[in-house]
Amino acid sequence: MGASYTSNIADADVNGTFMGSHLKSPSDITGFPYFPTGTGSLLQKCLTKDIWEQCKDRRDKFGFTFKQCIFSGAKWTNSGVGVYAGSHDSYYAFAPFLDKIIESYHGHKPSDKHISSMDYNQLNCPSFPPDEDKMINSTRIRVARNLAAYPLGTAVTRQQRKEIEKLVTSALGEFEGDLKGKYFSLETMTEAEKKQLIADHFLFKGGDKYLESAGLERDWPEARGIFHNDAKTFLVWVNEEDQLRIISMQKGSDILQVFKRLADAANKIESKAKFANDEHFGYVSTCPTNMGTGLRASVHINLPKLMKAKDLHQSIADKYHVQIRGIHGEHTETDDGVFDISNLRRLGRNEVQLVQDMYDGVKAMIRAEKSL
Ligand code: ADP
Ligand code: ILO
Repeated sequence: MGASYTSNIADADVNGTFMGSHLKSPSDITGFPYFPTGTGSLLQKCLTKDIWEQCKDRRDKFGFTFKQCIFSGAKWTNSGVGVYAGSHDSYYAFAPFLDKIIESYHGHKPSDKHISSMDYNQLNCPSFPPDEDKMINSTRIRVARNLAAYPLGTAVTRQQRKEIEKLVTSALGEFEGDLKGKYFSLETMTEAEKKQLIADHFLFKGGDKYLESAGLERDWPEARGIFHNDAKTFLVWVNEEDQLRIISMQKGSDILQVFKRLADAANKIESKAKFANDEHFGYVSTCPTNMGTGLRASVHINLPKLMKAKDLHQSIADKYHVQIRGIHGEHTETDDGVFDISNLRRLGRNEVQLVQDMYDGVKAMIRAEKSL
């Protein structure tokens, strides 16, 4: 019997502008989702009719449904990926589909193992010479983490989210030395403080339609916030897309120093909290793109000539496995020729290799910029 189609098409989609569809909730997905011509999401590429038939009525052990997992990308057909998990168990409960997503994005097969290494002595990243250092405004490395004892943010209850905030902030409250800092709750922060932290690239923005449709903005801004040290070089986002985003950042191009601080902080937090993790997937995250290391190492870099040469910069990005974003976060455009260049892969390679991907990709981009 042929699969039926869900009517998730909006008028705007008919005209090819890829706006959000009419789907209001996951239960509105009553048949195989409709993807307008031009949809390029991983959801659309990986969801075959066979997989749909196998998975459509499945739920994970927390009751998170397959339809919830694909809702964001079924609704927002301009998604790059379009998929969010409800828990560590979702990756097994929806394996026919999520294994395919993971293999397409990371090249990691169901039989592959993930091995972590934050041994920064293995990193080969000589300092940038002064003319190259001048091109780099800032460096940031973050890892995504979620607590083993809870489902992911897509599926936590309001009470569980509050417990997570309490657990994380009390562990961070014990930090001393350079990592010592304070927690700032989104609920009590003034609008002006919030705006400034966002403008300075320290805080998440909220109001993300993809996260919202995955259930990640329920009860906003309750139980969300940011911990940071005085220098704002070590920061932790609490209860955004992942329960923790551990961040090390600073002005300039000293990748090694940023990585050392990150490794130190992540290890310290892990000594106080058990993170969802296994041999095959590494650290578990809400979006399949962050599985494994959950690591995104980036620089904000000025490449005015190269960024006008679209084919050239894209071919360098593909060759070195790096991603180019605007500087105000994912899905943003950029100003003044400054771009965010980061490692694309996160799973099946260790943390050192991924920071190395970013360094090598940035060096290649700089060489190309200089040659233009
Ligand atoms: P992530 O998924 O890594 O959190 P986003 O692209 O949503 O990434 O970015 C989150 C915030 O971090 C944004 O404000 C972005 O500008 C900032 N950011 C990312 N990389 C850097 C960097 N190298 N220097 C300064 N800020 C950065
Ligand atoms: N759901 C969005 C974002 C995907 C990848 N980014 C993350 C992990 N924030 C999309 O499919 O475009």
